[in-house]
Amino acid sequence: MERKVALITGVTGQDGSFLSEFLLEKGYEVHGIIRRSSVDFRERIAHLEGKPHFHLHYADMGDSMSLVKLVGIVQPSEIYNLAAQSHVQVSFDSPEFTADVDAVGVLRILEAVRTNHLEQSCKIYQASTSELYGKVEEVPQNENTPFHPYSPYAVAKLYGFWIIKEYREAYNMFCCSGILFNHESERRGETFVTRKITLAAARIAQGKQEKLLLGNLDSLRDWGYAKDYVECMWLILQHETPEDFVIATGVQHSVREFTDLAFRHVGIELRFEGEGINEKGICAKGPEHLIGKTLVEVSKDFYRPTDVVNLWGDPTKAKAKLGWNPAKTSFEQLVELMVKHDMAKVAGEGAAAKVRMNLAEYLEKGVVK
Ligand code: NAP
Ligand code: F7E
Repeated sequence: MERKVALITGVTGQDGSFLSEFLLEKGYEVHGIIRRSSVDFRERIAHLEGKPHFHLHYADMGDSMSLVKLVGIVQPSEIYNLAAQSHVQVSFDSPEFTADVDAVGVLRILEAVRTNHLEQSCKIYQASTSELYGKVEEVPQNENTPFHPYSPYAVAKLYGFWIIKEYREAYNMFCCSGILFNHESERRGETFVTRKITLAAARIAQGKQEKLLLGNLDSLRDWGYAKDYVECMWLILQHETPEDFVIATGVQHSVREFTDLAFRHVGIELRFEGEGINEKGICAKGPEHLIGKTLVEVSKDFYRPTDVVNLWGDPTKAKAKLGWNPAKTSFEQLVELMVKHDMAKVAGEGAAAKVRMNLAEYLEKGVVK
C-alpha cells in the first residue's frame, strides 16, 4: 500500500516532534520544514533524523517561494501547520514578526497548496489556540464561544483561524482548525510557565537554583499532555467533514496549584503567604537547609500588558465526533512526568551545568520571559 504523505511546519517544536513520531508509527512518509540556524542541533527530533521515512527541508513561513516550491516537491496529502512564534509574552516584544509568521504564514500555506493545484487532494490542519478566547466571554469555552483575542499573538492567530475558514468556504478545501488549550510535556519550551516551574523545582531540590520568580499565580489554565493532543490533530483530518474542534481536558488549575504540586514531587511542601506582588512560597517541609526559606517569589517582570486568566475548555464535541479521550493523562500525571523528567535532566547536566545555570540565572533575574 502507498504511504500517505504528511508535511509538518514547526516540526522542531514540542508538538511537531510528537506528531512526527505519531505519523511515522501510522506508516506515513513525514516531511518537515526547518529554518537555517547557527546551532545545527534539533534536540526534539534528533532521534528521528536519518530514519528512512523522515525528511527535512529548508523553508520559512515568511518566504512564500520556499513554501510553494516545497509543497510542489512533496505533494502532501495532509499538511499540519504548526509553525508559529508561539510565546505570548514574546508577541508583545516582536508583534510584527508574530503577525507575519502566525497570520500571513497561514495564508502562504493555503496559497502554496492552491498554486500547486492540490486544493482538492490536500487536507490542512491549522494550529489554532484557546488564546482566541482571550478576555473570556464565557466559561467553559466551546466551539461557539465568542473570540476576544488579548495579545498580539492571539490577534495574529485569529487571522489564521478566519483565513482557514474562508478558504474552506470559498474554495471547498478540507482545511480546519484545532482550537487547542495549553498542552505541555517534558519537551515544552523552557520559558513557558509549566516547564519553567518543573525545571526550577528540580534545580532547587538539587541545590542548583535558589528561587523561582513567577508572574500571575492566579492565572487559570486547562493543561493537557501534548502527546495526547497530537492524536487529535490527526483525528480532525480523518473526520468525514472539515470542522473546527476544541481540544481540552475540561479541568482547570491555577499557576499556584501547578507550582505547589511540582514542588511536592521533589519533596518540598510550600506555604504561600502574602498577596499579589508580595506573595511568596516558603518551604514548610522538605530538606532541613531549605525550611523557612522563600523559594518562590512574584516579580512584576513576568506580568503581561494584558493577560488571559481564565481558560477552561469544553471538549464535548471532540469526544462525541472524534472519539477522543480528554482524560487519558490527568493533571497530576502530567506534573509528575514533567518533574520526573526534569529531575533526571538536572541530575545529568554535569559538564553542561554551567550553561544551564546561566539560563536559570537569567530566568531568576527576569531577563528571559
Ligand atoms: P513551539 O514548541 O514553540 O514550536 C514552534 C515551531 O514553529 C518550531 O518548530 C519553530 O521552529 C517553528 N517556527 C517558528 N517560526 C517559524 C518560521 N518563520 N518558519 C518556519 N518555522 C517556524 O510550539 P508548540 O508548543 O509545539 O505549538 C505548536 C503550534 O500550536 C504553534 O502554532 C502554537 O502557536 C500552537 N498552539 C500551541 C499550544 C500549546 O499549548 N503548546 C496551544 C495552542 C496552540 P524553530 O525550532 O526553528 O524555532
Ligand atoms: O503562560 C502565567 C501567564 O506562557 C500561562 C502557548 O503555548 O498556550 C501557551 O500560551 C499563564 C499566563 O502559556 C509566568 O501570565 C505566570 O497567564 O505558559 P504560558 P500561555 O500564555 O497560556 C496557548 C494556548 C498558546 O497558544 C501559546 O502558543 O501563566 N504566568 N508566571 C507565567 N507565564 C510565563 N511564561 N512565565 C512566568 O513566569
